[in-house]
Amino acid sequence: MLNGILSVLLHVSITSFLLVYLPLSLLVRLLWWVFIRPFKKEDLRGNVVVITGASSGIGEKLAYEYAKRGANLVLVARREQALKNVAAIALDIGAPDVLVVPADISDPEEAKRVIETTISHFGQVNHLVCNAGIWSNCLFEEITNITAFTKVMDVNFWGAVYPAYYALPYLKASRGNIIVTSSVAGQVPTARMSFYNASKAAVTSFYDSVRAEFGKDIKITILTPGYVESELTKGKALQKGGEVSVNEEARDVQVGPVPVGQAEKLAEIAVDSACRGEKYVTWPSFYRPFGIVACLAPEVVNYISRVMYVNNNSKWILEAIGGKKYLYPASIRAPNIKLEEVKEHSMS
Ligand SMILES: NC(=O)c1ccc[n+]([C@@H]2O[C@H](COP(=O)([O-])OP(=O)(O)OC[C@H]3O[C@@H](n4cnc5c(N)ncnc54)[C@H](OP(=O)(O)O)[C@@H]3O)[C@@H](O)[C@H]2O)c1
Ligand SMILES: *[C@@H]1O[C@H](CO)[C@@H](O)[C@H](O)[C@H]1NC(C)=O
Ligand SMILES: *[C@@H]1O[C@H](CO)[C@@H](O)[C@H](O)[C@H]1NC(C)=O
Ligand SMILES: CC(=O)N[C@H]1CO[C@H](CO)[C@@H](O)[C@@H]1O
Repeated sequence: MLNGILSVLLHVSITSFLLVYLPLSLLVRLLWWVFIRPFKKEDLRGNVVVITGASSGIGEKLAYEYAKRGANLVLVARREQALKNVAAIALDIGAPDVLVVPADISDPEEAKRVIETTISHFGQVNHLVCNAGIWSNCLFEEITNITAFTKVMDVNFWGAVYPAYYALPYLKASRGNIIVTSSVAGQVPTARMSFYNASKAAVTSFYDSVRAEFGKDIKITILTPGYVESELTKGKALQKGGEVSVNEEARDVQVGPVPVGQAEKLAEIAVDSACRGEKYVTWPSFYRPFGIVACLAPEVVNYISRVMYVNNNSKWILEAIGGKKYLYPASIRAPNIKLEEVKEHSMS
């Protein structure tokens, strides 16, 4: 009986609260956007920024964006040579000093070493960008090696937690920022991406929870990108057999007729927002309403997800509208990732 009474009471009172609160909060946000946001800007010159997953894709573009703003960089990923190439460009376009630290971020010892190396070289951390991630895009029942999929959680969730843990005292001291690359998939459940979606939902949920613990000491910006060009959207993912490889066909099924954005643009918007201490960044911005639909009408998302992705209609639609040419940037239309390079990854 108590449950019945409480349930009615809470449904009614929370709905009325939202009806009053939402218009008010929209108004406050609008005023903030117009009058305060333009003046809130952090000067990054001389700051120290650690970026994981900086050897390609979004992380690489974030590195260039921070470099342009005069920040010192610490670049982290497993491929050393790729990091060195990024470092050379970053130095060229404005970073005063760049440190390359090859590491597997899903290993706590290596994450610890990354932060220790940063501190012994620079003595401080201002922004920590937890961006490293791997993709998977197959149906649950197609998987032939289930144990390999713990890797998605190890990299996408734990790999976004370990470096933050070891950097906490330094971030607190600098009143710094954590920027974490989650995904729209964390908010909108999508068929074929169960593990990826769950890992990203975990990251979002984790950082939303510690946000309250940190208060004003450490600001947290959660990036929830939709599809943007990178090795991931070139089709590099953990395949159903448990190996990492490039599978363009599976990419076409998964991305389907959805336009793929430019990583540079995302990087620019992300760093801008982080410097203003904003809590969430969703880009391309046409993804934003999907979160609301997933929250208010989950059955619609479920239906679309089944029709589009389980039955491969997404690929058929993509082909029918001749879409790749218009919807995908040239860089991902014909992937040029060397498979040896990818194989070497799955060994490490
Ligand atoms: N592209 C999109 O459409 C999209 C959309 C939403 C979210 N995201 C997220 O954006 C982030 C960046 O991905 P991306 O799209 O730029 O793909 P990407 O080009 O494949 O980049 C992934 C990066 O993570 C690094 N990485 C992977 N495993 C690692 C490990 N164990 N330790 C250290 N580094 C590791 C990779 O470097 P190494 O292989 O050299 O280690 C690479 O630099 C990911 O978290 C991804 O989930 C991407
Ligand atoms: C499954 O994947 C795990 C982790 O990558 C690996 O250690 C194991 O050898 C794989 N098993 C098979 C049967 O391929
Ligand atoms: C759907 O696409 C996947 C990925 O390419 C493929 O393995 C599978 O056979 C396709 N299924 C159907 C029903 O066409
Ligand atoms: C936060 C969110 O909506 N994410 C979804 C991702 O997938 C998980 C598992 O299927 C769902 O529980 C979440 O709703």
